[in-house]
Amino acid sequence: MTLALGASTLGGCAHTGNACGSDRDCKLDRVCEAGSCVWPHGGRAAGAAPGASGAAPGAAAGVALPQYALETAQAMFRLGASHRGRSPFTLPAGRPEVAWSVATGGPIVSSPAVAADGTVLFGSHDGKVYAVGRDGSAKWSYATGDIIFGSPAVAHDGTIYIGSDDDHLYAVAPSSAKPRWIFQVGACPQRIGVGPEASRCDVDAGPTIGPDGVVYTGGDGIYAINPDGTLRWRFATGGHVASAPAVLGDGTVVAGSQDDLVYGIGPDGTKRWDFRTGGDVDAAPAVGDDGTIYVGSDDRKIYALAPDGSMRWAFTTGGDVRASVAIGNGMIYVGSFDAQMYAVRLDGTLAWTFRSGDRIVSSALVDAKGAILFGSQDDRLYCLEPDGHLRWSVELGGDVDSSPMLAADGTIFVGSDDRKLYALRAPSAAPAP
Ligand SMILES: [Ca+2]
Ligand SMILES: [Ca+2]
Ligand SMILES: [Ca+2]
Repeated sequence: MTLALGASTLGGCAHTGNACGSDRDCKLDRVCEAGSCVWPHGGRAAGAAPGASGAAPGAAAGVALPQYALETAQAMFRLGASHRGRSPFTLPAGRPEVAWSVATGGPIVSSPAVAADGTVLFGSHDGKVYAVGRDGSAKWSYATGDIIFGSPAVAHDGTIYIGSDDDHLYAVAPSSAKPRWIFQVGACPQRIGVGPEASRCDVDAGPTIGPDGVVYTGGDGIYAINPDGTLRWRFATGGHVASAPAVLGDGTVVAGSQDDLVYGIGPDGTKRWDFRTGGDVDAAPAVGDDGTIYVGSDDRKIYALAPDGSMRWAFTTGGDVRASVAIGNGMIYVGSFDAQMYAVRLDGTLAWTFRSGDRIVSSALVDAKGAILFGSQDDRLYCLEPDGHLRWSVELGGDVDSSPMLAADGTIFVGSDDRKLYALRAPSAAPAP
């Protein structure tokens, strides 16, 4: 299953979208243009051969940041295989300013990862994964064959895992920006472009790095891939797996699918249980300290499941729940397409809501003191106090569907549909020398 991506996989850009009245009618981040759902302009690597470019090392001094509290890796989506979105660092007390931004060729839905040496990694709809220094200086980029929705994960040895809509998972060496291996997910006859067949094997799910270094992702099923790029197991699902699997303490892999099910898969790749929701499960599951699994669905609900897959409770919001739950402070936090951020107690009762101006796709981050950070399609990045009151918000140039990341020095990294990756910092907080 490990193979090099040939130029033959680079197809044209067929915009075969569904009819729509507004962006809201379009799945994923396709936009409504002239009555059809299409990918945003520039969101395609058509004609560009996959490969590294701009590999000049960053001029910035490589000042090390303390590593995230991850047992299994340097960095990944939701800060660990449990997906709690809980940061050991502290959000700025005052409204931060844009310290720098990096322009790419497409919207940035991917959530940034900060490696142990401070390198910021993220994907763009231009098909590239970017590495920039903590001062915003370009380090390198690597072009895959289609849009990137997923977020980079960084293994202990620095290997960067990133998935692409070209149906491949890439393991990129940080020093050379060249792939150590490329793994093809599924055998979809049409790999590139839009439409159900082209999207079925998209690698948008995470990836997640498990305690033993095994890499978990999704496509036309749930995949466990060994660190050397060989297949460990594949579990076939009835629909596309669009979000990052979570890993329980006992090694059970939990993932949602567009077949409306949440799956619990044993470490050997066999099914332990499934749980049926009323819609696509495009949100990545999160696992609490006691093993409770929290996951949203397009049926507007947030589910709390016991480790055996039985339902503890369900909480109904006013819209699709595509964001992942953050867990901290004895509470879970999750945004909905009804524009609201929900704080729900671990017993399933509502603590508070905060209303933004548009749909929330971005998964929230909880800081060391219980403050909450998330983006909204009203183009703003919000920071809330633990009691749900607004601390500050910052307006960016487009939808903020990317889940923000927080560095040790309080710098916030987040992407936007305006094609930029932003670094925001409190005015008083000078970067470390
Ligand atoms: Ca594809
Ligand atoms: Ca479905
Ligand atoms: Ca917007």
